[in-house]
Amino acid sequence: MTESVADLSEPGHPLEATRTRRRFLLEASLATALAACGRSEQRGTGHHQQGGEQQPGGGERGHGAPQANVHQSRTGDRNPDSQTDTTLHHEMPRSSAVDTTTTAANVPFHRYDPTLPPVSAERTTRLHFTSRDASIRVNDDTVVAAWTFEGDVPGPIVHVRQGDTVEFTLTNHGRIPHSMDFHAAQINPKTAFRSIMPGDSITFTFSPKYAGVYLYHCGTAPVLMHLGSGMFGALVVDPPKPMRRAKEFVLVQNEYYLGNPQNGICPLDYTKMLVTLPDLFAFNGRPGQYDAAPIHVTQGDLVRFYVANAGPTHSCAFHIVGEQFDTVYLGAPPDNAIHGVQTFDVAAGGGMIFEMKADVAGEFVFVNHSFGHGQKGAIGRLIVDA
Ligand SMILES: [Cu+2]
Repeated sequence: MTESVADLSEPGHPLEATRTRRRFLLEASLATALAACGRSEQRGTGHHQQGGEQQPGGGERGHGAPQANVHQSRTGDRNPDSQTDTTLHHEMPRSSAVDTTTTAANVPFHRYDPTLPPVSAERTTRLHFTSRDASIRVNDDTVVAAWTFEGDVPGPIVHVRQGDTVEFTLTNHGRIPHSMDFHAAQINPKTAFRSIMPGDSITFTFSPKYAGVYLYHCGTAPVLMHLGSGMFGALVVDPPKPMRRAKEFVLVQNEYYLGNPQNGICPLDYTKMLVTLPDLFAFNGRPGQYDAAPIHVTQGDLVRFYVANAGPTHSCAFHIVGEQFDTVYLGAPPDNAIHGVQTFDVAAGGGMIFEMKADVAGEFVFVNHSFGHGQKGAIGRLIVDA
């Protein structure tokens, strides 16, 4: 534990560094099991019931944003107006349920593309996400039973402009209540972010007031369990005047708390989430994925990282070995900029923009410099090609 990734990434040792890091991640992932084990349950086949009538009083009252509109397709016999309605959650599982119809060997790995997708020419972005369970291979040795938006962890990267309209619909294909909380929205959360039952849909509209990178996540109680099971993603909001042209990447840090595997698939363990000692950390859902398959830019590029932190608990001390950030935007760009920064903490539930000019060719490790967390997977490599 005395050797740091920074030391190992010195010139002359790249292969040793890569092998050693992978071996460490392997050992870390194998050392995960605790006694608590999730219940084995068959994955349900949630029926899809979409659209629906507008709920009376669904619009904003009092101080809510005037553009906010909320629709609900079915209310049932519970109180979907409340995220904390215990009748919605009294059967909340203590771990995510493993899909026992498959095995880990049948779950392939795919690298999560960190590239910021282009912003749409349209000023209204219509999103329809489903919440659903999915088995996700996060490294060679670990498959997790995740709760997801759109079947991946993180969910899709969304890219809009300040002042755009986002029309969002969530359809719940999971087996328990879920919801959506956009940190980029100013909206009455009691209505827009409320939980919906399996098979239900909810639609709401918002307009991001500020630029930046914002977390979105399921806000169903207990939020710790839903965030810790994979229900999060990033929404990037451009300022009205576009920022300087750059190579742009999105990194969302998260933690994994693994239960004992069934068929090789690890449930995600609520008790361990409460203990807040993660087994694994990741950028974009897969520990060390950008170490195994680095991010490439070209010498002379301006590089912009949109770093969001899903947590659910720990912060991200973002740092690049051998580089300095020319600019870190603490809040909405282009204001709130600080310059000449070595490391900056992105709080759980936060997002910040980090810029560096890739003046020097070489291999640069980006890492959560809270090194116990970096060693557990919040690490990758940026290759600056000459
Ligand atoms: Cu959820």
